[in-house]
Amino acid sequence: MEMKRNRTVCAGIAVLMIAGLFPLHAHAKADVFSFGHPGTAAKADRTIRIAALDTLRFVPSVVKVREGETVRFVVTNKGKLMHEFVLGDKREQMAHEAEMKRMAAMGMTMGRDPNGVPLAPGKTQTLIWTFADKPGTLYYACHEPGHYAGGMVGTILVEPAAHTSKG
Ligand SMILES: [Cu+2]
Repeated sequence: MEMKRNRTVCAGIAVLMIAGLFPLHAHAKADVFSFGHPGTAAKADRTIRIAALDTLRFVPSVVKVREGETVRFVVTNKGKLMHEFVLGDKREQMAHEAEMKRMAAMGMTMGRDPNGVPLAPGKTQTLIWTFADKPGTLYYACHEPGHYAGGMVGTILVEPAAHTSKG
C-alpha cells in the first residue's frame, strides 16, 4: 500500500505542477499520454534490449520505432546504482524530473508510472509500449537524482509507417 499512497501523492503533485503551465484537462486524467500507451505482450511486434550503465548512459542511446508499433523494451541495469527507464516526450521527461526532485525533497520515493520501470542493480525489467500514430522524437531517461542532468537519456526516433517496411 506504500507504493499506492506515494503514487497518489505523486500524481497529485504532478497535477498541481502542470496545472500552472497547461490547461487542466491536458494531464489531469493520470496515465493518458500523447505519445502512446502501455501495450500487451500479445501485440508486441518486436523486442528492443537496452542496458543502463553506472556511467549514466543507456546502450544503445538511439533506437528507431515505427508510429503505431508495439515494442517490448527489455532493460537491464548492468550497474551497482539504482536506475530507471522512463519513456516520454520532452515535456513528460521534464515533468517527471521535477516530480522526482520534489519527491526526494520530501523524503519520498516514486511509485511506478505506467510509462516507466524502476531498475534495481542487476535487474532486468520489461516495458511494453504502443507508440501513437505520430512520427517524432521521444526519449527514455533515468531520473534518479543527478542522472538526467548527467546525460542519462536516450532517443527514440518514431518514423512514419509509410516510409519503412514491415520487415
Ligand atoms: Cu540512472
